[in-house]
Amino acid sequence: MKSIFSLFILLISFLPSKSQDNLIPSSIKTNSSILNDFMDQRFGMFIHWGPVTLRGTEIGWSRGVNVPIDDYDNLYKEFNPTLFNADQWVKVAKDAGMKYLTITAKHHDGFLLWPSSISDYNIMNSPYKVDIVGALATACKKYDIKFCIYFTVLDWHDPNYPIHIPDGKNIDSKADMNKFVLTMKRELKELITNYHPYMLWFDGNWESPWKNEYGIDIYTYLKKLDPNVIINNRIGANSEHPKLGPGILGDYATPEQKIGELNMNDPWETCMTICQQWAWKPNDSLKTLKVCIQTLAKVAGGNGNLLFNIGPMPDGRIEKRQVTRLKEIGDWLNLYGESIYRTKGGPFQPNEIYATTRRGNKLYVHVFERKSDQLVLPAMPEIRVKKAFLLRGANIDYKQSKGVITLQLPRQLPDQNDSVIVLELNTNAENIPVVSQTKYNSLII
Ligand code: JFZ
Repeated sequence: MKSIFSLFILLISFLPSKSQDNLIPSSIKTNSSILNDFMDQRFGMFIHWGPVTLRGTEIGWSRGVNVPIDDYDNLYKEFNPTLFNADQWVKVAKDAGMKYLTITAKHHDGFLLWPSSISDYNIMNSPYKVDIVGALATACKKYDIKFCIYFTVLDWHDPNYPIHIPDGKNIDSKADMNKFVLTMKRELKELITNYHPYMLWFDGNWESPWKNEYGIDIYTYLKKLDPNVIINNRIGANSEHPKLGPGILGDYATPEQKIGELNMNDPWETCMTICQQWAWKPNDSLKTLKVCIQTLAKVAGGNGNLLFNIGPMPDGRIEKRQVTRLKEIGDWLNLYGESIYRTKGGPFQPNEIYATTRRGNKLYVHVFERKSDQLVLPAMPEIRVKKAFLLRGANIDYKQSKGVITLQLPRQLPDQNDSVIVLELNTNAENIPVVSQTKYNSLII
């Protein structure tokens, strides 16, 4: 009897928890209260940085493509970003309204931004000799920003990893993946024990040497070191980054350079660049403030987070125009942040004209464009509006019949990027089921 009971417990522990893979026992998976807390943050800063910024080409991907391998691999000998100031970087994130920060401790070129005892190819052997990961971890603590680490599982520089150039097909038979995974685990142990990251952002899991079993091993290993650490969905062997689900390892989905789909069940985070390139590129085209704010609102409207990437310069500074753009986003959030942070997305799929977020009995309608005098929302049966007003502004006239709400828009929208209308409802807006709709049936009259 006892053994049947133990077998039952064993079986239950392998049942997938909601929206998670079925590869890790639920007893060690990141629990939903930690993930809910992560999703409440909504907006974070991604930082891609390393010696390659001396050339202004893409991190990792330009090695052996735009920059000869020998040149690339020796750039660290000239990397001396004397104007780096961790407090200033974190302050830029703080002033942008960002709540967490993720630094590329190790990208595909294999260079480590922290003093590691595992590989000599690290910042202490550059002329700069400053622990960049450590300095950022400390500054994040000071400014109450959650500190997170990007770490790739492919390393074109390490002889034990079988592929040595971007998109390389040849497998190096002298490489040894078991040794490579051991190196990774040692490096990750340094990162977890020295810097206590809130989240680990894995990457590089699409190449053939990477196997699901390595991902399972590393997830389990990390959870032993820190049961609370959050792990993204690029640790298993697959490239279904925008998805979670059976067979996909990790705590949350990571759509890249595009806004994720509305999803009330699976946590997700879009990563997107403020310019085009992940790492700094001189005169790279910068997104307009309109695109930045509407991207954030559409991501929140889809119930996701936005990890917005900047690429600091080789001297250690963040470009002035990027700092200005980030501050402008922060200024908008200072006024309208209540409609972003700690909200849920939905119940409508965001579109080019509006997105909605919700918290308690409030439904926030982010209006991007004034296509006509009225904005008509798809029908929500049983829902009644008690009051409608512009967030930080005047009341809005509205009509409602059979669940269809028609909002009378002001002659001129108060904010050219995103004007937020608050609808106070007769019920908790968070309980409204997702309203199915085709892309443009938002009934604009
Ligand atoms: C990856 C990285 O390669 C990129 O440098 C950056 O760090 C980003 C956040 O993540 O992006 C990808 C992922 C997959 C492919 C290309 C870029 N791919 O499969 O070609």
